[in-house]
Amino acid sequence: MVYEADQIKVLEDLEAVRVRPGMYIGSTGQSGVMHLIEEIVDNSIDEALGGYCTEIRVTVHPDNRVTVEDNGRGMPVGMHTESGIPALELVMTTLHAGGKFDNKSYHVSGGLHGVGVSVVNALSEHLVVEVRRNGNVYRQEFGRGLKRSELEIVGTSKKTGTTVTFLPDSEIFGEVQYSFSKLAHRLKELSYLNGGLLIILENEAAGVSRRYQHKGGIVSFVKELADGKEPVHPKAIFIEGEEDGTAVEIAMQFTGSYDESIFAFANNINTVDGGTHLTGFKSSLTKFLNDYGREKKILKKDDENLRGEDIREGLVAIISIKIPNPEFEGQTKTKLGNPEVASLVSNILQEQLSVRFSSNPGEARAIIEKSLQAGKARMAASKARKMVRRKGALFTSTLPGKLADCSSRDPKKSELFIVEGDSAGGSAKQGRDRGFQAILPLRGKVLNVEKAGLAKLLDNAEIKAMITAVGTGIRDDFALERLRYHKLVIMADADVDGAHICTLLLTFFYRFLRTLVENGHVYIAKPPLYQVKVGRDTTYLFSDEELNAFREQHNSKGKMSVKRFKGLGEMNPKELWDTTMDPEHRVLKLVEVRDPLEADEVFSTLMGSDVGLRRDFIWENSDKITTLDI
Ligand code: TSJ
Repeated sequence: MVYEADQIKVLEDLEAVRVRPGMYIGSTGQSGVMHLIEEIVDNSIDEALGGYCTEIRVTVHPDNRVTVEDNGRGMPVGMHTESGIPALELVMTTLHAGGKFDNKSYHVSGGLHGVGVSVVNALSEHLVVEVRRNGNVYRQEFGRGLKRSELEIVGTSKKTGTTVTFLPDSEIFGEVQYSFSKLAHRLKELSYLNGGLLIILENEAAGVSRRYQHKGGIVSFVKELADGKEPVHPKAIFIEGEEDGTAVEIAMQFTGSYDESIFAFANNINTVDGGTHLTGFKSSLTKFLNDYGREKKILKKDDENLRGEDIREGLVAIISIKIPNPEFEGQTKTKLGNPEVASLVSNILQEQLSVRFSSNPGEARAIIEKSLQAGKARMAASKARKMVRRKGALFTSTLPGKLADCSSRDPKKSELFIVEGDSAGGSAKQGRDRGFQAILPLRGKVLNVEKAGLAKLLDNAEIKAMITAVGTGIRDDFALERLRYHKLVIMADADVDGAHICTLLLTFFYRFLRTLVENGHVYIAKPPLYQVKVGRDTTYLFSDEELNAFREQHNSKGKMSVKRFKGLGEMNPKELWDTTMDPEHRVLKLVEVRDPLEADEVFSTLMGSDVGLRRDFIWENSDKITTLDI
């Protein structure tokens, strides 16, 4: 019987998923669990893309189950005629069945996700589907790839929607770990990309819930990313269009900042490797502004054409396309391949920009003038570099005067401590091992690189000192092999101000020397908060939790004196060495960039102009900064 053979194939398929989960969800760690949640959420997002769903709620329960609930139409509960099995059951138990039984307009499938919900079933200890539809509540249970009950009506409801609750299988994932910050970040991103959609995330164990809803969609996204940067025009630019079922949305804000922050999405997937939508956008933006500038005589006869890189300096943009049949390419499937998309994006951009600028000519002029300015700065910087290079003096004799260098000339063994404040700098100089540890004290507030233009930055003494001390150069003059120290350690007070200084410095590294961050050369020193003396023993503790634990342990053992360090400056050179600089005892946190978009958001918000928001963000993300999971 054909049916029996089909059954056997189904069992083999799902067994294959359990034998090699990595093939389907990448890993069996935190990101694998994340993948399962995304796989389920994607179904609700598809329903929202079709315009049928306005609310999605994701709940992580204390026992590690996850519930995803939406208010869409409810999954179809009818029979699949060919097999005589309910379509819902087929989708949940058959590999790659998704898509065959529905006719959704957009699919997230084919990208990072799209492995199908049967994979989630295969990797769950149990999974319950509840559908509200036709006035009824339907329910069916599954687990480890199989069905555990028949689809049955268990009640009535006036509402419609779908709820799935599942428990990631501990046989596969071991002790399940959720990353709430990652989950929150992704859900927030989805709420921006699907303007108006309400997404709620609940962490039941912690009693915390978050609501994400952005009526302004990607324009709000761009506003958030551009917050704190100097705007070149007052109102963010929004462009949208549709052709042959492919929808294009672009939001742009030009700023005086030095970096280019363009993020491209296809069907809600962050296409970090770009693709045709991004190339279409870039080339047509350059062409349009050059044509426009010539026509309006903003670009003079003698002016060269604007370069794309000069136009995009300081640009914050989101490109989001929704396409019925996406082709995702590359190893990580994060590059959009559909060739027709480039000209589609280009046409829509040209058309709409010309409409926009005909009623806002001042905007176009400001953008073009900013680009000219960027071009001039780029040429001036390159000229200055060539001059210096000719003198051959950039990396040796021009080392900053404040730098107390180490005697080792081997970068692999050398460390640079960047220390805030002269007094801490002094202690560090005295306490260090001068053989391999160099000290660069910084005076006063570090310049906010998010706000200042390139010219102002390169004019700043502290920034210049850091760049020369590090030795690599920046931007197109960057060369990793010139790095003078393989460990660059930021050392600041263990309080809110210290955290702020760390963030400013990290922003600097992230924007100018990102390769160093990406290659694991940037660290933050964690100075102790408390010095505790019991009898003759001195112990250093790094947090209130450690202090409490220590107190409990030593309750009975006589006198204890506790000193709280207000700052690094309070430590004498020996204390500073013992606690924060000695490789045997110190705690260094490696700075890592996890998701460029997330890092961008963290920095933009931290550096933003809204002080209240910034403070909240520092506290809310304090774990992020101290664990440096940027
Ligand atoms: F697949 C799943 F079980 F994982 C799942 C599906 C999980 C969750 C949380 C939601 C969903 C889901 C599916 N939400 N909404 C839908 N919609 C449909 O599947 C649907 C509804 C109606 C019709 C129709 O033509 O009437 C068609 C489809 C595909």
